[in-house]
Amino acid sequence: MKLQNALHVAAATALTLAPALDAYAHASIPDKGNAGKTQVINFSIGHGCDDESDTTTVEIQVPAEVTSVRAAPSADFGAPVLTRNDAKLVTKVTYTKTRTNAVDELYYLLQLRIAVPNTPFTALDWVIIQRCKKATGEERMVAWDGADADHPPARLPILPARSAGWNKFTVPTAIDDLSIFSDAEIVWSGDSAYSGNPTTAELIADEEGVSALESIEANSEIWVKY
Ligand SMILES: [Cu+2]
Repeated sequence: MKLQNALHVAAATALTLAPALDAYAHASIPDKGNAGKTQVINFSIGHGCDDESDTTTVEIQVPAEVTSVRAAPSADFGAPVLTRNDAKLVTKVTYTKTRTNAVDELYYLLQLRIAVPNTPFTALDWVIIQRCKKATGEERMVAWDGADADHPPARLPILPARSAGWNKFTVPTAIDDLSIFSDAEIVWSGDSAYSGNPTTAELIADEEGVSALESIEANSEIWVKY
């Protein structure tokens, strides 16, 4: 653990960069889920459907894995409409606004309280259908459904129960996208390490005998410092 500690001290003194603004554009989720917990999840609506249209409707499609949903009324959109299936589970939450802003300059935040599935190290993709209106009355629609790279769904990474400091986990399924650890200081798997902090990542690259951790195999044991 000597090397880990050295890297930790260096990481703690390094400036933590704010995440790129781009990640919060579109319709996205700025949060991470805590496996098996009930939690308020924010849905960030970064802009209208194009540069000139204000958002009028946001339809959040609930992934089948989420079996408990309560929707918070919004100051802008009021109380949403909840659509349920035959099993009475919420499949869709639709927020509709009657007043349309003349220009696209507002930012909207919507909130659902959900039971986060107990599936740590996975991610839940939420399809969001956004409808907008221009000042001229012309309507627009954008589906954030992953049909192409420019329209990703809103992704909620699910983290295991964790504590500040070192955590030891056994990863049940392979992880290809290590951005799930973006709020960790460092992740170790054997002699390989990952950090979302560019300064720590540089230290990892420069350290002899340590390789960059790019993916994690199923059933690996990892050490994560939060
Ligand atoms: Cu965007």
